[in-house]
Amino acid sequence: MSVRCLFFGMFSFLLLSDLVNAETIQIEFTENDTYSVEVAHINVGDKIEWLPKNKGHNVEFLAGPDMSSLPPKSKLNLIHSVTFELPGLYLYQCTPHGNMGMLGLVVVENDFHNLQDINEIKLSRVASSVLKRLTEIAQEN
Ligand SMILES: [Cu+2]
Repeated sequence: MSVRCLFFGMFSFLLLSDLVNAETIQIEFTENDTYSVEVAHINVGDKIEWLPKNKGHNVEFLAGPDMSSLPPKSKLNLIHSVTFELPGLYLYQCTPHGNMGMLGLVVVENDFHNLQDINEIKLSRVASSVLKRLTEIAQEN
């Protein structure tokens, strides 16, 4: 076996094992206008699926490690999935209920480097207090 072949084999194995290790986390829209998981701790490469178990909700990203390229916003009542590729914090809301505090936080690789950006997002008073609670929960884990 040539060296190049060996390297290629090892590379493929690493790629494959990464895919195998990637997890999918499911979050539901609850009947109480919340997300069933408000703070999700994940690793780079993991996927989150939002399941429309109750009507009238969606997922809209407000902040992430790369503010110029946030994950796409979902349509109401549709399943949505995002694979997270950058370490850091992602904040999202439900478009119709964001002001009421329907927010979710994703912590990728337990990395809080962009916490300041998250805290500078303009939110309603209720949403601000929810965000404060979520960031406290996130940092406890
Ligand atoms: Cu909602």
